[in-house]
Amino acid sequence: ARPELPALFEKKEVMIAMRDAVKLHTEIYTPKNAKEALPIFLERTPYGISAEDKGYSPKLYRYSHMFADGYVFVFQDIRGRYGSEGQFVMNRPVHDASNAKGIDESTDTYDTIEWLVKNVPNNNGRVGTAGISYGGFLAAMALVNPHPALKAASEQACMGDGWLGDDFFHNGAFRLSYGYEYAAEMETTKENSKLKFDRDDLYDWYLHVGPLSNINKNYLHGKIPSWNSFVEHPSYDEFWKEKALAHVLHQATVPNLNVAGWWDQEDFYGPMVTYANLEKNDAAHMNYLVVGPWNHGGWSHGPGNFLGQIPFASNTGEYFREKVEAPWFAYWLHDKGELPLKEALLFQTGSDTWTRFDAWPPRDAQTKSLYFGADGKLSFDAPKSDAAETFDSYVSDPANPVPYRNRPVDETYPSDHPGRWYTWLVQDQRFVEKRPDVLSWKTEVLPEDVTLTGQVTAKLFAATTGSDSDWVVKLIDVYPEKPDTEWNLSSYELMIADEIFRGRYRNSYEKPEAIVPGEITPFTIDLHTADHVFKKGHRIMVEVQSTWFPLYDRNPQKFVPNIFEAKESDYRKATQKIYRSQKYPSHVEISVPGGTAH
Ligand code: PG9
Repeated sequence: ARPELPALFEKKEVMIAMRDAVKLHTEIYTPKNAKEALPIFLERTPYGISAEDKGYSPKLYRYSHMFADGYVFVFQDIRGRYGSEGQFVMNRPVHDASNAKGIDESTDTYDTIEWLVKNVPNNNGRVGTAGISYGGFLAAMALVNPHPALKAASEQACMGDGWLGDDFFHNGAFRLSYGYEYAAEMETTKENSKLKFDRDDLYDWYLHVGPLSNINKNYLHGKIPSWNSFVEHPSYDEFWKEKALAHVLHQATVPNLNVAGWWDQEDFYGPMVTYANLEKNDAAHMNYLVVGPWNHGGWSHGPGNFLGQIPFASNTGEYFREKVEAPWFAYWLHDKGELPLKEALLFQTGSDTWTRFDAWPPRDAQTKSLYFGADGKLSFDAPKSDAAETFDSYVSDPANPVPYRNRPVDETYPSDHPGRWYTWLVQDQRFVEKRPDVLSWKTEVLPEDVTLTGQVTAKLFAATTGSDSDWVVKLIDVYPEKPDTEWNLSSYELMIADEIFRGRYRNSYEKPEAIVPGEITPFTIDLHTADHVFKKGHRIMVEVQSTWFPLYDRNPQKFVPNIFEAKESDYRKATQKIYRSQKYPSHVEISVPGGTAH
């Protein structure tokens, strides 16, 4: 049963003035039975505090596992959203230091904390903050020139870099359905608003849009600032770099718990890269990492014993909240108990166990390569043949792109049902395996477990008849035909790592370059890290394709200066060749535990 909030907390609503006099709408919830001075726990959000439960914010439920420790909970609408004054700027960059009057999310957090420690009765002078996704970005921004009272933060699934690997682009490939739907949702009014679609299958809808230039022409009419910035900044320029956390956050001076989900459909890159970036400079040991078998924010609600069809053998979400998150904050803000982790705590998928590491990725990991072979075979043996024509081939047609999830593709965040967006990364990949424009290579049935622990990188040697191309690589765990348990997962194809790369950026993210048609070209694709056991009796599979629609826009496959301005006639079929010879051995590198390779 949900706790009765009014019985537990006194509510106060205030408008807190920032240094530029803009006032931010803030709700303060003080426990009624507090016996001692309490720390303050702050969450800032662009999505509205949405006080709907007897005037009490349902955001409080997110922290019910921390009620017993005692916190004054504070929720705040950020600048320009819901009840707050000022102007909203998507992932507002840190202001120029030479501007003494500048503001940003860091200064707004600072000013808020300054007000709270002075005005909240009986607080213990310590403040913690956390948030998921946009909230994770805000929690991370709190670490830039932090207020001295800020004693602990947890960025969770932060947007770390909107161009390199989070919500809006991955390696330069534009996240069309997400970018379009999210930007319009956030920037049409001060509150979330929904776009209307005249059909259910958005795969069809986005295909029907045609080239991206039709979006402003026919739908957004230049009124959505984020859409305009996608069009104006298709490559990795200062606009994106300034918004990236790595640009401003070089060292944690406040303890920070980075939290990520292996199947986060929005921001897996952000928390992993933020952890890695802060780790470079962490002599004071302020930087921690937890990764679990979750989708975006999946750790914040529900038991977490499954995702989609995939079971995890224990309640991983509850474990995180009760055994990790609550004690972690209690340690820093209440001086209570012990730290629940030394460095990195990761749920190892496949074996369904929590694993602890003193570094992530593990320092002693070794690299093994899974080579693409003839007849769809994948193996740890390098190819021996050097016949020049050792390749597999497919035709990629922008008029008939590979769907990224099973159709119908419903909205990203439908208003009338939960939607399938949340579990698409764990969807059985058999729905595309037999398409002629998806190549796959599979190992034999594994005679023993293969443990993957750390970095995964694809190295393709590919040629295209076009002058630009996308490359999508997926690393997949193929379940046995007749599993001992989990009968419903018979022959299931579960993605363990995946990524897309827009070929024009192979030499530089800043300056795209055409691909020379027909030339065998190397592409390195970072598939990030994983902690997974491919179990005995399973197979490992790799898939390669050139479209992933409508999550990613279609590459015209003809080099044009700006794909947002491409014409219908620029979109062309291309014949793709993936080489697998001794000289051009396309493969996926996986990390295996040090010592003897498993
Ligand atoms: N993934 C969302 C987001 C974060 C940051 C910027 C844009 C979008 C979110 O869930 O908040």
